[in-house]
Amino acid sequence: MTALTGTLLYRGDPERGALWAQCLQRAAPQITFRQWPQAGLPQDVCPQEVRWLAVWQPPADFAAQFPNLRLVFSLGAGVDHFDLAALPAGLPLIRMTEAGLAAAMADYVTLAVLALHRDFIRYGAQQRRAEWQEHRVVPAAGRRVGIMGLGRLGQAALERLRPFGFPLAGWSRTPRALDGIETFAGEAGRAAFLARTDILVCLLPLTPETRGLIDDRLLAGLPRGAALVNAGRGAHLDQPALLAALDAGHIRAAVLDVTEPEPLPPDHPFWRHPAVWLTPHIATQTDPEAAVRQVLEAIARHEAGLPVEGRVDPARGY
Ligand code: NDP
Ligand code: OXD
Repeated sequence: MTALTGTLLYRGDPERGALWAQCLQRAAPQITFRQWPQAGLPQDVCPQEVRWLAVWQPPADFAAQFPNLRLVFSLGAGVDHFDLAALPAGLPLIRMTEAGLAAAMADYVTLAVLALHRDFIRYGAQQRRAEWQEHRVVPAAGRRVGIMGLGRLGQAALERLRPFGFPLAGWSRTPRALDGIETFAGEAGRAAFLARTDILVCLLPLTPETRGLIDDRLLAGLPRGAALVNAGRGAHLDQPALLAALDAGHIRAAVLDVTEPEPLPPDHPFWRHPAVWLTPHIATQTDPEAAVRQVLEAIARHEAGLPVEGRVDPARGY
């Protein structure tokens, strides 16, 4: 795919790094792959030869450390762990956008929405109390689902939910038109979006505008008895606000894949709350083989002077 030589330095989960190494060796053996250990650089890495960096947690000074960097890759779809203001102008940051990420997120959101729709969290809590108690089945047409974030993941989740018959809506920063889906945008559209949403799903990027967005005001804007799925970032959620809304019965249940911090401390009330389902940031994951394909495609396109898929706009923050 690319005849370019140079070093790709990887800093992330070492087991997944080993898979990256195998995939890259098969697809582009002329690129040298090195894993960055926790402390220091591997002995055989010459900083001048590092052309591509693929990282989850970037060190603060990476641009100075590797003067010949051509592209930086986030190992995830989100880039909130980068200091975007410190990125040198002209050094593109590319996030993961391989198709498998959106497909697995659509699975997760569908599972969470169906579990909330059919009261599985409540029945789970009842089972732990040996309590046999039925609740009214609401038809899908009577359960309005709303997704905050109409990007790759939000749109994939909406598509997957379509056949179930839920009235579907989405909210984004700029207006979007999606066939058969009611769309809302910006501050001006938020209250109406929330007021028509019985199951709210957050698939937003974390930016200064979205940090702490799911607060008491937002939750109060949902109908009584609404439910929440957060698979965006833990810092979207004001945790005390959710606990208060759950305890008041305004929110009946929540499915949380992301928390702040990750993991939560052992005594955090979410762990044992009967109306909360927690998963450890596994809603979706980048597949190493597909990630390496995306990286090689990005390298080839960038070298050819073409636009690169997944390029982050530092001014927008995602
Ligand atoms: P995209 O960049 O494709 O889409 C982001 C969407 O959010 C866009 O529709 C955008 O609006 C909207 N948005 C951004 N800022 C605002 C705002 N201030 N108000 C309203 N809408 C806003 O991102 P992805 O769909 O690929 O990913 C979304 C997020 O999902 C990631 O950033 C990450 O935080 C999270 N994630 C979680 C994972 C997990 O396993 N739990 C895994 C992967 C990602 P517009 O359309 O106008 O640009
Ligand atoms: C993320 C990811 O950004 O896992 O959360 O891709």
